[in-house]
Amino acid sequence: MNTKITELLGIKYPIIQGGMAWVAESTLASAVSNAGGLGLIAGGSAPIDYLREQIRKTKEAVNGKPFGVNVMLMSPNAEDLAKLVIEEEVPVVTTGAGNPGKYMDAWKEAGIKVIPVIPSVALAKRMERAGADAVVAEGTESGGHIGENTTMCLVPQVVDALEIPVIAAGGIADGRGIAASIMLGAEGVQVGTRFLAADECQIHSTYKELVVKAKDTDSIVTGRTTGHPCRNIKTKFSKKLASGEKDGSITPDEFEEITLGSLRKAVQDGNLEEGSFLCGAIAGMITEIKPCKDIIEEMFSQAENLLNK
Ligand code: TUI
Repeated sequence: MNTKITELLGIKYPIIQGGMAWVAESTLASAVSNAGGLGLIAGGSAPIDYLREQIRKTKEAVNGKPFGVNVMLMSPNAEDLAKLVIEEEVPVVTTGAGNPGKYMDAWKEAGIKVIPVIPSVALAKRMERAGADAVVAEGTESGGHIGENTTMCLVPQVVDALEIPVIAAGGIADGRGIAASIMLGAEGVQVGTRFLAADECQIHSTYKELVVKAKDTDSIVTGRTTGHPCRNIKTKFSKKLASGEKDGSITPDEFEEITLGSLRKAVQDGNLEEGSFLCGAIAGMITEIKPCKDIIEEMFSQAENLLNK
């Protein structure tokens, strides 16, 4: 499937793996890139030396194929990571949770393709003016830090507002989601949750089990009182946080305190008592753990069949 995104990035399939904090490391990123998509390493808030090693490992594993790094702009390491991607000649950068405007000129000068993730038309327009090569329009169905608008509503509005290509994200886990995104005017998709249940994804087995066992109603948003809403899998912990926020028994400061380190506890320890298992609302559709190559090839074979009808 050739689109403006396969052309822009030099990849076989117009699919970007989500830059999931604590999850997206070199094994997953290189598997996605080697399967013909664009694999991403998540900056998250990891130490810079660790990220340098992750970038070098990925570069070696993909043997010249493109890959990228996601810079989480709320993270304290964002400034250092913004420099590191230039030093390490990373071909593609995506950004999340903020406005990457202040880094844009330096990245463009270094020849980096820049793709900000945005939750609104206003931000999309600002990113285009700042020199972005494409944007990811991310609906509220996504896992992790989210905006308010749905993928179905956001994507066509961003497509209408911009000249640069738009990549759809949020709620896409099979070929139907890809075909629908193309119908909405997107030139590609970003997929996170489906790759949580990939063989190459290095998260704790408890996390993968939660994804595979999730039903359609097993997704919950926490953090609304802090201004940073986050979609998780329903667990006792996430339900307790959400109800505490609702009845006021957990203040925003207490919320920040309770959830400090909770992503790491989910990903590395599979800790159901204190971990935040970030995950999109589409998890209910995911029932099988398999290699990235099979996931991507099946998704695109189904999408092409649908689009050719
Ligand atoms: O960034 C994400 N998803 C994430 S980041 C993350 S780690 C985290 N840790 C603690 C609290 C919250 C998150 C987990 N998931 N997706 C991309 C995304 N970007 N969604 C929404 C936005 C966004 C929000 C505001 C982008 C720009 C923006 O701009 C505000 C401004 O500065 O004008």
